Amino acid sequence: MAIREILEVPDPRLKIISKPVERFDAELKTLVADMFETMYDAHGIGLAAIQIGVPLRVLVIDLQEPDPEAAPEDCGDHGCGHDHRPVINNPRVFVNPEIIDPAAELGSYQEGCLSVPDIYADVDRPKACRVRWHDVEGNLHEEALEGLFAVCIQHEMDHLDGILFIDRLSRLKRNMALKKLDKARKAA
Ligand code: GNR
Ligand code: NI
Repeated sequence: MAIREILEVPDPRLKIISKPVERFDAELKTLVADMFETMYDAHGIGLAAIQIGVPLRVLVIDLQEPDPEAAPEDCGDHGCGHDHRPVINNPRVFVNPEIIDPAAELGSYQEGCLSVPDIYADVDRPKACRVRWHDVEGNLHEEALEGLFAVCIQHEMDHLDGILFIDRLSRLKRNMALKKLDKARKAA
């Protein structure tokens, strides 16, 4: 397993349309393991293969939501403002995913992207959808998704078609986001 470098805007590879996986082999399993390791290391909740430069239709998602049953952990800094509840890990892999019936109703969510570091903006997307995908063994699955899971899978599926969340903003807001990123990079 290995942590791989995450591509950032304006890397032209982020615009590639990824190709379907044809072989469900050991190489695919290594790619998925590396994607999880890279995603957790970067504190992300999802990752598309193209974000590590591999143009295949593969996504990993782990929403890492706080466990509602668990007591908050004491970090030694009361009032630090963070939620220290242990998270529930739910690692999911989607190979050759397809969205089948997106809901007509849209929802807005403040999105971020590991390929557009430290930029956040509200994006409107269908609130729910059905997804059909293959697992790493090649078995077909179908499931209805809603909430953050639906937001995340649609964000990840966009990466497979070379689309970033900032591409879904108005030109004014996208330019503002890119300027802010440029400024942050120059300051660093
Ligand atoms: O870590 C991530 N958080 C996130 C927050 C709101 C909507 C989408 C995401 S996905 C993002 C990781 C990433 O860039 N995946 O492509
Ligand atoms: Ni992203």
